[in-house]
Amino acid sequence: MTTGAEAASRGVADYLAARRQDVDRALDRLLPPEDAWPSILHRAIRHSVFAGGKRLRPILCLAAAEVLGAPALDVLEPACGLEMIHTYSLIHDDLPALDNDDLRRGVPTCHVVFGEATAILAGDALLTHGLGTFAAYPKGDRHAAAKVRVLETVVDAIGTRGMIGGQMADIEAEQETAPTAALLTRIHENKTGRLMRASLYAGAILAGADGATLARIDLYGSRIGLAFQIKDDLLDVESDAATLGKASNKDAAAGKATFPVVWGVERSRALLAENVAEAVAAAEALPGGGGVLPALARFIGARKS
Ligand code: GRG
Repeated sequence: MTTGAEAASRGVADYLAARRQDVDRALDRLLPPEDAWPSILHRAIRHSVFAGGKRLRPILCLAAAEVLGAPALDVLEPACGLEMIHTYSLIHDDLPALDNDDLRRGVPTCHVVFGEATAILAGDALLTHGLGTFAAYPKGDRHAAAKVRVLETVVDAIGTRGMIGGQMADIEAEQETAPTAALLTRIHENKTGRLMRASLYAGAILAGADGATLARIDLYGSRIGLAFQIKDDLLDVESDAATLGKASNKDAAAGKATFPVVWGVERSRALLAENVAEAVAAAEALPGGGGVLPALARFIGARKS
């Protein structure tokens, strides 16, 4: 495994590719093999986890830990727990009762291939497995207190006052004829932003960060979380399914409240740039100028999928 500083100098794309490989190898080790009983469930889990994906949440966790002086290897398994939880949310979000999507990460969605019941259970299993990962890793008594804090942080971020709450509010907002910018921001801060923030925060906790550093990491996380969602909404109207690996123009067609709908494309682009700039400034105040974190924020604002 290379260090963050070395990788950052090779550019963020190389850093992402290297970390993605680390994460994929660890995920393969942590998840039950396809032939383990009950095989259909493990095949469904692996179908969704290894279909692709940017591995952004685990990479944010690894990057935060590295910037704050912890060896990335120390946080690799908890980082994978974040990806398991993220993939659970994608599987459930794609179900017919929610977004009813056929394509995810460039392949047919879990319920399309394995049926709805198996997809529900695959999501449940990934959530359970992900939480178990925070309890089990890093190994060793000296990490006991940090592991409890990570578990609390993630559970809070993905619960009714976080990701699931944001999803519920998103569903309710479909009935709103004129959703406000404040409502839209609140939905996405929770639905998308909280898990990203928690990913960075978890990496920082495991690196032993103090309160002031945690606050800076959290500011960075909140800005990239919003930037990520604004960019996602812009990509929905500006890109195509082949590039995105999922349907495009879906939000507009479904009459969903999105940043371009509420603010218009130009203002959304300006808001994206503002959030990226604030994230970069927060990261640059961290030790070593934030290592790869400023470049990661810029990548999130410029990504194509
Ligand atoms: C249904 C439990 C449940 C939660 C729903 C987070 C969430 C709430 C649903 C995920 C689906 C979704 C469309 C969320 C919006 C954020 C988003 C664009 C997620 C996709 O994340 P990427 O682009 O995906 O990081 P990859 O495939 O690269 O990992």
